[in-house]
Amino acid sequence: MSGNQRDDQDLANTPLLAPVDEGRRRFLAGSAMLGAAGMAGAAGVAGVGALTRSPAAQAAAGDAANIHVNPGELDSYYGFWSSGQSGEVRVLGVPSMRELARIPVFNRCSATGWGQTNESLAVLGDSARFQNGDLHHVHMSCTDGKYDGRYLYANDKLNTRVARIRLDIMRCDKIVTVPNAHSIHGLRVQKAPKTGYVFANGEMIVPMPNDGRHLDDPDQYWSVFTGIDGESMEIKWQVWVDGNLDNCNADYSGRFAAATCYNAERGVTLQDKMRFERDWVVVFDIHAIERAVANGDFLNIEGCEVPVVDGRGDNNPFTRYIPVPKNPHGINATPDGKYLIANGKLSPTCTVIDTHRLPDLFDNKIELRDTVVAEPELGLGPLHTTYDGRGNAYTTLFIDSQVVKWNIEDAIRHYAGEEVSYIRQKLDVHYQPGHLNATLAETAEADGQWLVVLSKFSKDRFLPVGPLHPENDQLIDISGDEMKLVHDGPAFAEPHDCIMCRPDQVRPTAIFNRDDPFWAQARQWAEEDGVNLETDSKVVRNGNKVRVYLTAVAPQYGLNEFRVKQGDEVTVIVTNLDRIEDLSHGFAIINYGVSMEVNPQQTSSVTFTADRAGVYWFFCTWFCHALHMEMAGRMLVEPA
Ligand code: K7E
Ligand code: CUA
Ligand code: CA
Repeated sequence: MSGNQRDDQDLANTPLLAPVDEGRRRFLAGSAMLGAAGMAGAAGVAGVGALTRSPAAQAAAGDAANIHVNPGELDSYYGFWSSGQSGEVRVLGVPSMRELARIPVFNRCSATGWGQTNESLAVLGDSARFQNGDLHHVHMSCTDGKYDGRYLYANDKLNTRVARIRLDIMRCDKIVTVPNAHSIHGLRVQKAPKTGYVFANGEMIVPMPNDGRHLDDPDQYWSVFTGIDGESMEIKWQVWVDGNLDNCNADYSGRFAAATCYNAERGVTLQDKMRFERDWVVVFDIHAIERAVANGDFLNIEGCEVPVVDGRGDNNPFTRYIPVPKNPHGINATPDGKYLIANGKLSPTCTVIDTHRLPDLFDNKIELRDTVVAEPELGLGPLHTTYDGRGNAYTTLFIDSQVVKWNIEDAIRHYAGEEVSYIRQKLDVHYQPGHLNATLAETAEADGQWLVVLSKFSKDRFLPVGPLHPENDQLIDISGDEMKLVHDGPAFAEPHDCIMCRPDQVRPTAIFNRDDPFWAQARQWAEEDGVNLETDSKVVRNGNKVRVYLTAVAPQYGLNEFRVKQGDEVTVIVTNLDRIEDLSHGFAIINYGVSMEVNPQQTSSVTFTADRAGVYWFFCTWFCHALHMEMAGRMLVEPA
């Protein structure tokens, strides 16, 4: 495989990256022919080629001091990481790459009780029957193209959902299941004037409605693009599209959103999905969609009230399908708002679309491809692109295991025929990178300090931990002219994406407000039962339904014991009255599988059936006091 490495070197040293080496082209085509298996195979092959420590990694040792955050010091950026099939969001400090918190979303969380507490079940709604999810993209609400610290939004590729996380308490407060779609993959927010919409891409094509009709007739399979109101989390409208939808993004004017499509063929087999030489970027005119919906000019899919506009075909007011090379993947808006850059995946190119030409495109004044102002050749397997705010783009090359830094305006000049080189640097990463993101790069404030590249394979980079390796979230210093790899960050399955923002853009609270809507249900129960959550600890029985109200003040619950009958449906409502920052309690019942967090000034509740008689101790799970071990009591279950 040393031959591969030589190729990498040669490519890196070729100013214009003029025709990609023929052998590599065949290699890429071969992997395309073989499909997913071929892609994985290619990954393995390229990975082996990179097994030896790269000069970049060795050089990095000298730069490690840059990222060292001393004990007691704080990081200069928040990072919000998705976690793929782990279903949660992770909060990291950058540049230390220390994990600060995990926010359970689509997963079941043993520590916090997410998926078990009544508060989380209310958020999960009907989808509580799923105990898992696949969270690919996490993005923050924006105002005027900048992060505003209100919410994070995330998609569930597995169970077709979109979630919202409140950034004040760093907990998920809304989850909606998207109808008519089958799997949500791409997710981005409207950047301006504000979020606004959360855009959600339906990835897989299915019959609409998907109720058993047309099982064997893929001609009847479709996909939809969904606009969700980020404030109410109502599904406002959907656009029925040709092909499928992979990743999406929004422009900075607020009028347009765009999505890549790798399945223009609307195929159902791997081979089908690679039949065309070109798929497309579909651009959505949000204003045209809104007008049609306001005028009642929409249809409904049977059994669903969401307005659907028909965005199929070449001449509709809502969409335009710009042809781009084979099976594109990521699409990223430049921070200056000028371009949308689609990543080629099975083509070694990125396609630069001029957003200022989109109004003319929708007015039919120009042709589809007239919007394309550059198509630079970058290397093999371009997946995602990010920016430094200084005119440079950084693209992951999955197959080459590299990040390529290139200059956008130079690529445009080159496309126009000028002899100018646009590649600035290629840096080996370890290995097979998917997403990458630079600090603030998804906003108008991209500041070009740090770049995180989420590498899918780690191979030899860490102590071995069995057949399932960690991934490798690598930190790259991009503040200078040269990219410098400065940190390897092992990560458990499977961060796809991350964003980074300044600490002043997030304003988390340390102590819950007693008026928080999070436990509205418990507040209502307390009212019904004449109980004051802030002062009372008592048992209220209503037939075989028992509500147990407990206060918690370190190191004691308001009751040392409570008594129920076998077969009762028991709801325990715990209120943490401590007003001290960081003084969390928990509530767990031994051999009942009950466990939940109760943070300062929070009320948490859980409902279960007391199906076994006996003495069951309950205890506090967060170490809250010197007498934390003693913070316990007994649930006495009388035999039926
Ligand atoms: Cu490229 Cu799901 Cu954003 Cu993974 S997606 S890499
Ligand atoms: Cu309360 Cu430990
Ligand atoms: Ca295709």
